[in-house]
Order: sequence, then C-alpha cells, then structure tokens
Amino acid sequence: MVNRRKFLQLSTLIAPVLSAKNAMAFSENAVTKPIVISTWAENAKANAEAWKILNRGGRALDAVEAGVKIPEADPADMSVGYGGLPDRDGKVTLDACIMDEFANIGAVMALEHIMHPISVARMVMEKTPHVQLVGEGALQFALANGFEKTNLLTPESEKIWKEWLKTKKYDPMTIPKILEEKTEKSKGAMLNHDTIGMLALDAKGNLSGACTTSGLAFKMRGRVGDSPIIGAGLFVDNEIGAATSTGVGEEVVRICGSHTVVELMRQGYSPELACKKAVERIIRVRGEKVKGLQVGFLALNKKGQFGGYSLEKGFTYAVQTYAGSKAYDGKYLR
Ligand code: SD4
Repeated sequence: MVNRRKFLQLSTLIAPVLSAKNAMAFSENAVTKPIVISTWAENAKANAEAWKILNRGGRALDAVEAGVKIPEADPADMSVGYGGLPDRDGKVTLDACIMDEFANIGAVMALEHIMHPISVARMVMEKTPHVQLVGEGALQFALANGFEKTNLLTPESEKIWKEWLKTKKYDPMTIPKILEEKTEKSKGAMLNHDTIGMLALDAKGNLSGACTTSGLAFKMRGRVGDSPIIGAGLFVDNEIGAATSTGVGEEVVRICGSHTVVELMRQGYSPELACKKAVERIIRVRGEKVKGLQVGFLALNKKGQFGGYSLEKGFTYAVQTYAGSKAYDGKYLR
C-alpha cells in the first residue's frame, strides 16, 4: 500500500521553468523561494494550485489557502473535506487551521456541512477577535458569512462507514487495513493518513501554513486531533520556519509537535533533523504505546530548505518550486 506513493515526477502539472539557479531547487539543502510543500505525494495537485499564486509573486497565505482547497473539494480524498470519512455516528466533521507570517492564526474544529473549512478558519483569523471556533458556533459563523451548507458524506464514504458499523472496531491503525480488504476504492490507500498540511515560502520571503482534515475515520463524536491546533498540527515562525504534521493526532498533540519542530530548527537543526528529533521524542515519551502508529512531520525553513520524517515507513510529501513538482519518500524511524 505504500508503493503507490513511490517517487513521482509530476512535471506535467506545471510547465517547469528551469534556470541554473533553480537546478538546485530539489536539494533539501538548497536555498530557494518561492516554494510550497505538502504532506503526502498526492497533494502535488494542491501544491500546483498554490504555485499559481506563488509564481506570480503572491502571498504565501493566499497560496496555502487556495492549495488546500483542492483536496477539500475532492471526493476521492477520504481524509479531507468533501467525501471525508465520517465519525462513528456517520457525521463528517472537519478540522482546519491557518497561520501567517505575522502569527495571525485561525482555526475551526468539528465543523460540519462546510466544504472549505480552511476558508472559515481564515475568516475566524481575519474577522473575529478570536482564534478558534468549534462545532455549532463555527457552523453558525460560517453560514453567517456566506458559506453554503453542503452534504459532505458521499455515497462512497457512507458505504465504507456502513461496512465499519458491522464490526465497530475502533483502532486508528487497523481501520485502514479493514477498509482495504472490504472496499475496492480504498485499495492501496492509507485512509487515515492523507491530511494535508501545506507550508509555503513566498517570493518576499514570508512563510504561511494551512492544515485541513476530516480527522481519524470513525472517531468519537467531538474528537479533535492535532490538525486544527496551532502548535500541534501546524506552526509558523516567520523568523525561523514552519512545520506541520499528519498521522495519529493524539500523539502529535502530546508533544506540541509542529511547535517542537520549529523550535528545533531555531536551535540550528535542519528541517529533516528537526522532524526526526520530534519523532524520536514521541518514542521516548510513549515507547511501546505507539507501536504500529504513524506520525509524520514536515518542515520548511526560512531559506526554503525542507525535510520530513515519520515514525513508520510510508510517509511521503510533495514539493513545488520553479523546477517543477516532485514527490519524496520521507525517512522514517522504523
Ligand atoms: C488527526 N492528524 O485528526 C489527523 C489525521 C491525519 O491523515 O493525519 N489524517 O489526528
């Protein structure tokens, strides 16, 4: 199931503009901007959308919002937005957050019926004195600001949920395996690991990030993971760098994962090593309890250097620069 995410050259998505300066763009050690990176290789499509903005000198904040809206609207992505797998009661509940270069932040948690939670999160950031809204209040706010109610549960996701109802076995890691056996559609997919965390550095050298997910499949009603929590699922410090995460959110929240990664970069670690150190911290704190669970971190520093690291094999990420689009297999601990 991991093989599908092997190295992909997705240059057809974008006409690459190559120059001597950009020939180095895909080295983790190169200094490059603008650049956009996202968790999971499939999110090259989201990067391509963000790149349209970055490529014309636009702001990283606008780029990450536009970028993550692609998987949010894609019914085939069963971990984000429309078509996301529901909670155990059959409700699709979405989590998202966004952060810009001025430490402006906005988040929504357990938001239902809205296709683009990232845009609601941005509106929380820009139009309210608050930084996060949850559940009913978040929905009320979205509707009052012109967002439309949509049924986010697609027939495909409903079918998978109904299949799960037969056993109701709750285990964040075995769920994808069960689904693979039972459904044609999910074959080869790691359904619990497609949250998009996107980080961008724009031509002016400013960083922003966005993270959006439907959370763990068949979660308890009201469960919120790491993804919409600033410091856990996403953190941006415009002096240093930005980080985001994917995987079992409970383990990320426990160590304030993305903030930890950024602080490690502040101490001088490269993006990849900072992600590795954060993963090692999870192991140190949790030991055997995280056996078989996946957590992946992705980081981008102020120079445009990037890297990722995960607990288990299988974490991939996508990068877009002037040199085109490229997918990486992240390194992993075990
Ligand atoms: C969560 N981190 O809600 C998310 C799940 C995830 O791909 O990454 N899914 O815990």
